[in-house]
Amino acid sequence: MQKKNIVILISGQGSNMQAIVRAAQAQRWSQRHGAQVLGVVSNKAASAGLAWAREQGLATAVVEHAAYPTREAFDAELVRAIDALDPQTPPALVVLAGFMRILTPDFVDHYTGRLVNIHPSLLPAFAGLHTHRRAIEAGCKFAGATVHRVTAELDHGEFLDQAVVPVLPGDTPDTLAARVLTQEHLIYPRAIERLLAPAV
Ligand code: NHR
Ligand code: GAR
Repeated sequence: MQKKNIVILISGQGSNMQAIVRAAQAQRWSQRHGAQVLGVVSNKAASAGLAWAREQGLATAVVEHAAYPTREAFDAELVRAIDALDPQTPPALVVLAGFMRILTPDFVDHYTGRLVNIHPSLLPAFAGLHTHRRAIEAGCKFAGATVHRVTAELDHGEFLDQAVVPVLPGDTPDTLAARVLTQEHLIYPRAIERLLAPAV
């Protein structure tokens, strides 16, 4: 079986990354799918998820977006850092998990068909930022999360899975975000495993 490397991109706490790494271990993706989480790349040196990844013995890299003059220059370095994690084997999947930088068409093209994201809303509603505040302000009774393929157009690729949670009276963006996040941890590893399993 050909080795399938998964690279996860984060910007912050990395709880989705942790859920994916734990699912890979618990469900033996290595034996069952020839897949492993190879490494984690963050655009922020201080992201808590990066420290956790290092403790797990995963390869890590930091590419600080602020150090690059343009999005194109940042993305070119990001591609280099991702592909350098295993120079012999291009990543089978590049997984955005709370990654907060919009990616250029060149980056998306380089990983065509191999890029996925989890977005904290029921797409096509509330693409972009501040999804929980916008859902509460719109009076939504339900909110959720969407796993989707990444295309050059923000939050518009094919949907791979969704989860729904209620919006409860008195919810703040933070209480709603926490409820959505528990569902993200279930659907994201599941959607990734489906992509890894060979089509019968
Ligand atoms: N890139 C492309 N091309 N397509 C998508 O679907 C992407 C993407 C990059 C990230 C995640 C995303 C989300 O799930 C994502 C999807 C950041 C922003 C943003 O406005 C928007 C959407 C998403 C991530 N970022 C600001 C920017 O200027 C910076 C914000 C910050 O640093 O806090 O890049 O919602
Ligand atoms: C998650 O809710 C994810 O959906 C969201 O940020 C959180 C990251 O949490 N992503 C975005 O808002 C992308 N714009 P995590 O770092 O603990 O996985």
